[in-house]
Amino acid sequence: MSALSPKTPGWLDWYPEPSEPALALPPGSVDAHCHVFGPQATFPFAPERKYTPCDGGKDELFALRDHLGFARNVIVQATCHGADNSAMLDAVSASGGRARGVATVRPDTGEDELRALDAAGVRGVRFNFVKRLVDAAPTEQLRTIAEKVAPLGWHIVLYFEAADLPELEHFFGALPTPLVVDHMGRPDVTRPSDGPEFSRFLRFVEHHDVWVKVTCPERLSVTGPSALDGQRHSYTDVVPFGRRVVEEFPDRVLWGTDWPHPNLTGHMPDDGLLVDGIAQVARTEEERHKLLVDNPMRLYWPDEAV
Ligand code: 0GY
Repeated sequence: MSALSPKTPGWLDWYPEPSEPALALPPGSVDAHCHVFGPQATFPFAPERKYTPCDGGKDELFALRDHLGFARNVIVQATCHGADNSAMLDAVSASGGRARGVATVRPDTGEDELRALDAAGVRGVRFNFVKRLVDAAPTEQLRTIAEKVAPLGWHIVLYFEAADLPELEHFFGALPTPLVVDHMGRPDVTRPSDGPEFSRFLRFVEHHDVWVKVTCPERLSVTGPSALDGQRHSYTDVVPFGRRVVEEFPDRVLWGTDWPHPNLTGHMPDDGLLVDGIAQVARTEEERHKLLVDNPMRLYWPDEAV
């Protein structure tokens, strides 16, 4: 085994002692966006990666799940592991049916391999368009992948910057599967949540089979974490965006921690506070039940959804 790579300089480790959330999650809640990183000694990172994270393995992920009060996880393949899904699959397998996976696959991945991934608990592939994370992938290759996974009933998770939506929208709209957008399409939260950019994104959601992850306020926020009125509020500049999505599309929203929070250098969120932030965007019990239980169960565990 070659020497382990050091972590990317300036990269913060995940928060070691997250607070106990004040918000009681509905039973059966799903953390629908999280990752595993390594551990590197067992699951080496991909040579083409753009960053080297600290380890964040399945044991720590499942401990966080239990601490926060979640029942299940959706583990999304992170770019630091490239198209080697081993760490993610190992975690899904160890979860005893309490995790599903979203994989990265290559255009030449065979049908047998895709069927094996499906049997292992994978329900989607991720297409990443964020330039600091991946080399550009030709849309022809992505279309090939989409056509291969569509018959399995999978969806495609899209990660892109808001500024790139106008250029990508046509390609997205022609994909043959449901779409799941990471982090609300990464809006610029210094602009109004009812302004033309975010409204354009919401019309894209409205007119296609699109689900939205109301995730990563810590990544989108410009003001950073804040406390208001003595309550445990956080990332208040992102709240109007999340609220608008939840209120317009209550049946197509998902929530996740994004643990272990790759590529953060300014501050690392306390996952307990992130959970408390859910009440800011999903203000009623009914909205929270849809966001945390009904919607992710329909997408990832349809046989068990009620
Ligand atoms: C996220 C966000 C990021 C990274 C990745 O796969 C990844 O490396 O998704 C990011 O740096 O914005 O969803 O974890």
